[in-house]
Amino acid sequence: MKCLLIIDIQNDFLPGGALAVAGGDEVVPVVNSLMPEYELVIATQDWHPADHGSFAESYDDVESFEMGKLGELDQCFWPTHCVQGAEGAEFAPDLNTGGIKMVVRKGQDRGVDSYSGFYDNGGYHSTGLTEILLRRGVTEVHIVGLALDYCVKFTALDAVKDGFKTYLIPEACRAVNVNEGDSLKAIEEMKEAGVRMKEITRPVTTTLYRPTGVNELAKVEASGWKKWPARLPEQPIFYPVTNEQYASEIASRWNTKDKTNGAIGYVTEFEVKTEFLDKYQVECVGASHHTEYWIPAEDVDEMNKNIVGMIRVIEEFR
Ligand code: VGL
Ligand code: ZN
Repeated sequence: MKCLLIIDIQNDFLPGGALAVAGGDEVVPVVNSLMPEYELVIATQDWHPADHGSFAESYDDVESFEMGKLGELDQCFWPTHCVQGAEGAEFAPDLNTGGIKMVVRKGQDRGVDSYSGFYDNGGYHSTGLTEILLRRGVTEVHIVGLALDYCVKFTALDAVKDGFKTYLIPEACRAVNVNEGDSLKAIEEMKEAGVRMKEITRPVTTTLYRPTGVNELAKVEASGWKKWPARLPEQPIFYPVTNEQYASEIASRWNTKDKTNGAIGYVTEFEVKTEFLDKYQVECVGASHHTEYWIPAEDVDEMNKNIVGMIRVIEEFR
């Protein structure tokens, strides 16, 4: 059984955060899209007391990103980040936390830093993660998150040491790169230790479905099957759905009963650039396949510009 391990996708590691990782926000939609493929999803949270020994601010004469010692270990001193209970320690607002089964917190001990989700930097204490994984029958961990050259790397190295088949998904990670080339070095180091790299290819476009009636379909046709019409004042949101089954249910149950709209239910299919949809999240509004995007009316024009190919009718209910 395989587990997705999401490392430290917290506000302070996003652009604008206290210890910002360039492009850190870009991994969020990628990670969200990976979650449904795993039976178990665990996230780590860097969770420091306000006077943690890894913070430059905890000393009078230490600058951020300077090297020194914490206890007997080499330490890079960091800007104050991920303080317990502070907003910077919260998960990224768009991360699908509903899909996370368990959160492992680390870095609470002020005397030692803790990059890995498994053990602190001295190997003095375990977070209990190994036992949790073993008890659940996990044999394989797939690691994503921030930062590739610190917490992601050390988590991956410990995962290998503790006997898990370990994959890193580089497309769903970003590095701090305190020194140029750190991310490449980290990847080499992980590979050497036995971490496998897993390429994922995100589709360039995502297929969406929309149940519709005669009137709206006429407007789509008038656009050359290229555009959805602007919303009416009483329709603030456009709701494309993510699977044909849900669209068919709506078209057959509802559109066929709408006598003012021809009493015909059509199911349409169209492709939208995945990059455009990354700004939104999939909303589940009932059963597990009742999933849809909520596109605000003012964004429909922009969505239309991101439609690739034509809008097609694939089913018809009378
Ligand atoms: C991290 C530096 C300090 C990380 C955490 O999540 O990679 N880096 N604390
Ligand atoms: Zn930290």
